[in-house]
Amino acid sequence: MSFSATARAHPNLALVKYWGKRDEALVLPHQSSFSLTLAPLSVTAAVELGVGEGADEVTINGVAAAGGERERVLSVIRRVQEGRPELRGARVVTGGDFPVAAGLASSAAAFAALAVAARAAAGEPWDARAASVLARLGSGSASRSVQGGFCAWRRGERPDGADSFAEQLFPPDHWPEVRMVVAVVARGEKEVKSRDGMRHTVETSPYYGAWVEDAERELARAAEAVGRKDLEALGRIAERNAWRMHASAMAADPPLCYLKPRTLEIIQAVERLRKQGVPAWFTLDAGPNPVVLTDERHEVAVTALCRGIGADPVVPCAPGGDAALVGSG
Ligand code: 2P0
Repeated sequence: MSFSATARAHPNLALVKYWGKRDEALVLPHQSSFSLTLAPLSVTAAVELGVGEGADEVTINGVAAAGGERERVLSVIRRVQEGRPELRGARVVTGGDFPVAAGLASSAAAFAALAVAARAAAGEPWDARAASVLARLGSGSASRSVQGGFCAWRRGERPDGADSFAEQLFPPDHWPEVRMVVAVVARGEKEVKSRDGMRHTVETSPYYGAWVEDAERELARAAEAVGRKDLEALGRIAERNAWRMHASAMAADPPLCYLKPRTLEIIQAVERLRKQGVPAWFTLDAGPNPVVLTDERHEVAVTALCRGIGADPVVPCAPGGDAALVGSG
């Protein structure tokens, strides 16, 4: 007998970012963060449990996973297998519809889908908080992809991480006109993975303390801006937060710079567009691909701007919904 389920989740883009862990093993952050879940991009995870001891198989985007990547997936699976000998052995297949490790948080969607599918395969009922904690153990930002709309991942205080999970503050239909336009200027694996980049920043950047200090207040201000649908206030917070995260990384020793020349070209073009009256603000994760916050009315202008600078593809995204099961057996 085996237990299986498949789930799909959207990635999310942080407006107030997570950058640095206080506990590496439990993936506990130094600061809270705040994001928007993005449709239509998604990752699907199929989980089959109880396939037999020693029979673990992990396939990511059609390739058998090995090393740390496989371990991360299996560490999430082991949590739901605890005390359940009938669930031993797992087959996991995940696959997404957007470039992996290119500054788009494919791991967030993958681990959120994995957590939801693994819990369902083990017969656990839907529980957004429990799924968020489980997803977090695979990848911190995945805690924010279990639910749709605008989600806050509270850093928590407990050493066991039980209070470090994301919760939805506003559903996707609170502000359906918001757009985030993803401009891919470089594909392929980024040079320094987020996990390593943030550890290096925590350990060596003299700016790290200042970065952490303002995070909780910044989250409150961002949530307030979303509450009153104030795109300009949110955009200003998102831009300065991205710059501050990157400033803390650039001040590391040796320095860490994720920007490429074309990244800066788009950032500056967005600023010019704004001066012409178009509501548009950039944000940037741990990679070279800027994401432009705007609204439905200006999505076409922002997309054209990014294409004109050579970004390819340019993917306009809207608020996405919760991770969801797409089948179980
Ligand atoms: C974020 N990023 O808040 C920030 C902004 C990247 C820049 O969360 O080590 O893949 O697996 O917890 O979640 C990317 O880091 O890192 C990330 P781990 P994760 O979205």
